[in-house]
Amino acid sequence: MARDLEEYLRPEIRSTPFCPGCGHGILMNLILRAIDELQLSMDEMLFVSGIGCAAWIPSPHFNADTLHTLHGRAIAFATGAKMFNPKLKTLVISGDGDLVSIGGNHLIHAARRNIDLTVICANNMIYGMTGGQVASTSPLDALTSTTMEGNVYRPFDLCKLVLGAGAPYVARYSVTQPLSLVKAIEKSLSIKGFTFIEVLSPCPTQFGRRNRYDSPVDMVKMLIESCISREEAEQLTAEELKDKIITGEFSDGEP
Ligand SMILES: Cc1ncc(C[n+]2csc(CCOP(=O)(O)OP(=O)(O)O)c2C)c(N)n1
Ligand SMILES: [Mg+2]
Repeated sequence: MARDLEEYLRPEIRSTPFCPGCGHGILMNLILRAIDELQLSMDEMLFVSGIGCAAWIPSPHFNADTLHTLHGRAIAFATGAKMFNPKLKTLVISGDGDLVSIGGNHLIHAARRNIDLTVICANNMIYGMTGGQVASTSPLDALTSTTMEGNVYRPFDLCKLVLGAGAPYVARYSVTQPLSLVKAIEKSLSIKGFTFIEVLSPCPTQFGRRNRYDSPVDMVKMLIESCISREEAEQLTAEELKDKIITGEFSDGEP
């Protein structure tokens, strides 16, 4: 990083709340790297989050204006803040439960209205902070604290959902693809309009231990093996794609 980390983080915060093996800390680092690459000033940025482990990524750690809001309402707060001060580069960073389960309606309408926000969704496929309940992103058959015999519902494809709602820039990467992810965050911050990045983030504590991943390393290995590019996906049959996660850019920023 070109600038000192101290410039980005509040000096009084000495640790993060994330469990061992959680991907949210990696995402936090990669967001700061993208900001550093673009030489953006933290004084010109606003970070908005809802409630959940992922909501702790910007707040209270980032040495900038942060709004830690209500569960599911981060995008609504961010829209209001953006209206009040359109010059602020406004980033929403929150979890899958927050942004897509309880907050799903705000997400699709902000995409439809092309509000000038960057939304980064840390998708750990579960409600992490509250004890591992099933989310609208949990895979079919996933074992969670509320689906002890397996999740019977299909998960949302977040990128397709937001793309369908009209977002001009949509991408998906895993924290195990740090270089591509930093580039995508940089791109999303450079585009005027609604930009959305889904970030796969391992949750060994609530998801992994219930779903045959004995250690945090096993969850990382699963992500490395499952994540394939769009080009690779085109070569595979529907059966071969069953356990794969397609990553890349799904729309390139043109409204
Ligand atoms: C209105 C309301 N409903 C429910 C909750 C409880 N709650 C807090 S965080 C959360 C889930 C967070 O999941 P996610 O956004 O995926 O974040 P993670 O902890 O997995 O990173 C829930 C259900 C709440 N705080 N407010
Ligand atoms: Mg979650």
